[in-house]
Amino acid sequence: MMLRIKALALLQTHISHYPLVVRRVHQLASIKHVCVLPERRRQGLLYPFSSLEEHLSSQVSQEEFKIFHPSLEELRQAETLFTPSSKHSIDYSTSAVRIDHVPLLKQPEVCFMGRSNVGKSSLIRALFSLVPEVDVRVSKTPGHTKKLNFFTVGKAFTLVDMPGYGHNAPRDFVEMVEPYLQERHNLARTFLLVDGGAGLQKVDLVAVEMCEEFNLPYVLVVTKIDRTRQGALLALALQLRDFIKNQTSLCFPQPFLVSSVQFSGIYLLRCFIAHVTGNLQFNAKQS
Ligand SMILES: Nc1nc2c(ncn2[C@@H]2O[C@H](COP(=O)(O)OP(=O)(O)OP(=O)(O)O)[C@@H](O)[C@H]2O)c(=O)[nH]1
Ligand SMILES: [Mg+2]
Repeated sequence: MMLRIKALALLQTHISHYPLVVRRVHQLASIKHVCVLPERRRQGLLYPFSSLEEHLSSQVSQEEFKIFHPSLEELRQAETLFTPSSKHSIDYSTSAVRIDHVPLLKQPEVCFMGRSNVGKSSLIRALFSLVPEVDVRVSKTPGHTKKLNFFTVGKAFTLVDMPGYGHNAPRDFVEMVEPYLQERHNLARTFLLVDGGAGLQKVDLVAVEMCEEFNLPYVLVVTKIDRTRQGALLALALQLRDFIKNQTSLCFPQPFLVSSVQFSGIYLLRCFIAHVTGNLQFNAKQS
């Protein structure tokens, strides 16, 4: 009896210190699994805009949504950057609440910002799905990410998950984020996430203004596209295209579409990140 109590106590200590969570690599984490799927599904996952093309009026040029349109081989090359090896580790690095806590790094950096609950952490988790042991916390509760969380991808680049703005944002959001955006010299690109269901909100315009004012190149990413009807998604893509053309000067002309649940657009976004961090060169068309 005594032995059993001791064993139970030991087991409980073991459980609380070493939770038996073994994260598996998602079945769609790699392009090689996508390539065996039927043509339509494969295209939709690799190039999500292709699913909307058939609804596009003949007056709208599809080319505007294919400014960044790498080949399958280029998508594959980008994937190797997101694949860990003994010489290329991918891991959580550190967190910071103030600019003077932010690590000084030489490699290019990309950051993800957007409203609370828009899906920043989920997107980063999907990008890192070939390394499921990297702990990127997501939550249904808005305001979950409270700090700037840094992840290193070998010596190639760093990726930063930011707290969300809007509902339930940390009180010191502005003090944390503004100086980071203003002073981060190695910041290669800011990814500004917009919820596919809600579209561009007033509070997002403040973030757009911030990027324009601080002279930051940025790109709009539409999240949760698995939840949005195709008609509404197409309308949003066209609205964003016009918004970028008429009201911004530093935003990449093509909005990206992603679903972190179904993995649509994840491979294309990996490739764009590889490109903007100088890890993958293309011909002039992709710049
Ligand atoms: N259906 C669907 N749900 C998503 C997707 N991305 C995120 N979610 C859900 O949206 C909720 C918020 O996701 P997070 O990734 O934590 O959002 P966040 O932007 O990091 O939020 P904060 O850290 O609070 O700013 C979670 O319940 C996710 O499961 C997606 O692509 N599709
Ligand atoms: Mg988060």
